[in-house]
Amino acid sequence: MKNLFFLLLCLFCISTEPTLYAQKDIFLQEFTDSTMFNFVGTAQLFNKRIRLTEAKNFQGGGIWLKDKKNVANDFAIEIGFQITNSDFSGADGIAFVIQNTSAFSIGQYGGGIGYSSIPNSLAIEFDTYYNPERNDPNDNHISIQSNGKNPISENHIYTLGMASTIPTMEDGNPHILRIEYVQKIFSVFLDDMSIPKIKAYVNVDSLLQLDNGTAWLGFTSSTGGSYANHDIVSFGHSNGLIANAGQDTTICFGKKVQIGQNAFGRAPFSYKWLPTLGLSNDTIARPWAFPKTTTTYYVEVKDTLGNIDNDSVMIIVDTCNAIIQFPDKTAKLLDTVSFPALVIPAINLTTFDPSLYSYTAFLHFPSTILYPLSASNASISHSFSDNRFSIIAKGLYSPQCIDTLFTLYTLAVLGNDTNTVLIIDSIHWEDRQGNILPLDISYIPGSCTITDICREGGPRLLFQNNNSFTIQQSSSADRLIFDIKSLDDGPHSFQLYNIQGELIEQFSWKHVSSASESIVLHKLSYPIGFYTAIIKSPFSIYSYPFVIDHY
Ligand SMILES: [Ca+2]
Ligand SMILES: [Ca+2]
Ligand SMILES: [Ca+2]
Repeated sequence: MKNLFFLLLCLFCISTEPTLYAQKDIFLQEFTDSTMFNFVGTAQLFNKRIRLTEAKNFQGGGIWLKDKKNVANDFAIEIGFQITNSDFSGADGIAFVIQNTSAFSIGQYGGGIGYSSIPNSLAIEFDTYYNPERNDPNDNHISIQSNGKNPISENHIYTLGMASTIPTMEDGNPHILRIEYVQKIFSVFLDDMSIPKIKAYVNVDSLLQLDNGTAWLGFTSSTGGSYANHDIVSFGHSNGLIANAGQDTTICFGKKVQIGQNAFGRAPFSYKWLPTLGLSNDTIARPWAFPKTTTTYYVEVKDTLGNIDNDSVMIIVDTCNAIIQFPDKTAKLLDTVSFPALVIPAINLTTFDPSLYSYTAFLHFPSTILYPLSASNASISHSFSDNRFSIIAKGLYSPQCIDTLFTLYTLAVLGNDTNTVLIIDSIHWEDRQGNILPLDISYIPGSCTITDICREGGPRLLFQNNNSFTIQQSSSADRLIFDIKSLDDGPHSFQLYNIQGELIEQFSWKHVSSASESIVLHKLSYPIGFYTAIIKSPFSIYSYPFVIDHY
């Protein structure tokens, strides 16, 4: 199964690259080469982006792809743009323009956004300045404008489709605008690629005088009495089917992210993602991904014409080390100290069936902490290797550990240095099949009673799991007797610590469940004072405080 899987994956790898670049003929994440475009007016390369205008009054500029592109058939344009350093009003915006007039066209500045008056053109303006005299609906709208083969105007009497309830474009942040032209229908997306802001039927081929179906494509911008920097930060163009697996993303372990975009081309599409591990669905455009480790997902898309395209996306899984800091406590026996408790709100706790779920916490910590310890509501097994302390709790339900907010308190940790830093590597839920379930993690102040003795290199805080032991203490003039019953079989120990934390006595025996073991202490052999017995079975640890007197 595994071999087959890798074989499939590798076939994907081989076939992906040529198809990818053949169809996505332009895809620029930064601009360093000016030879692809004609620059007009104030447009220039600036800091690996194209700055159409600076934040100055009465600027105007544009860029045009030197090669004409087909606009009679399907195509897609995607640009990232960023408008910065706006003055009080900010103006005037950016336009994507299709025109077949000149390789160096430029239109009117100010409200004309650098495209108005270009003959034989169609513009999609991102207008950031309210010009009531041009019937602008507001100072933040996108609109498809054309006057056919005549000079175009920014006046909205020439509008073919418009959206004025959209994200604020002039907020200083990068935005993504995507224009799809499929079967004569423009779909214009802004930031959210799932629902178009504008959908409009436009027959570009008959509207404009094209050159064998082709025209120049470019962007224009201008300022007027108000201004801003108008920058193009990324640009893509394609004719044909495009699979889009989405942007590479870093997530914290245990988190999820939606990957993929709807394909561009002739719908309906079929999607196939690989690998399927850590995906909510491997046959939809936008599955949720929650891989345990950094994973590259491949998507193969088929359109209704039988075209195939592939794309990939890498989801980088970061442990996003959560840090718990707390001051050192010179903890004495039975002290109560406060420290951060790890709180794990379980997903969908209303349907949480503790018998079905377990959690795994991997704690990574500096080697100076010899024994980080934990307390938990569940039965715990733990192991230690390579400075990695794993706590695995499975399937037990403790009502007192779930509060009214449906927060499941599962784990608390304590170190032994001043400002000890414990780094939580990762934590997640798993179901019985081992499927990882996303999880949010946070920390709240908690408290815990230290029931063991703080000794350098010794155990620090013990599990408060008393399910296994029943202890009966009796006393005579010179003896203390502990009758210990345990539900567990196997080796048991009884360790006696004084209040200084020194191990002063240890008894071991092999326990058979339902039997009872008697530990007898000769009181006069020990100084008067407080003591703690630590009783261990293979599965449980219990601390039992008591007093020795000489009466
Ligand atoms: Ca504005
Ligand atoms: Ca305007
Ligand atoms: Ca407008």
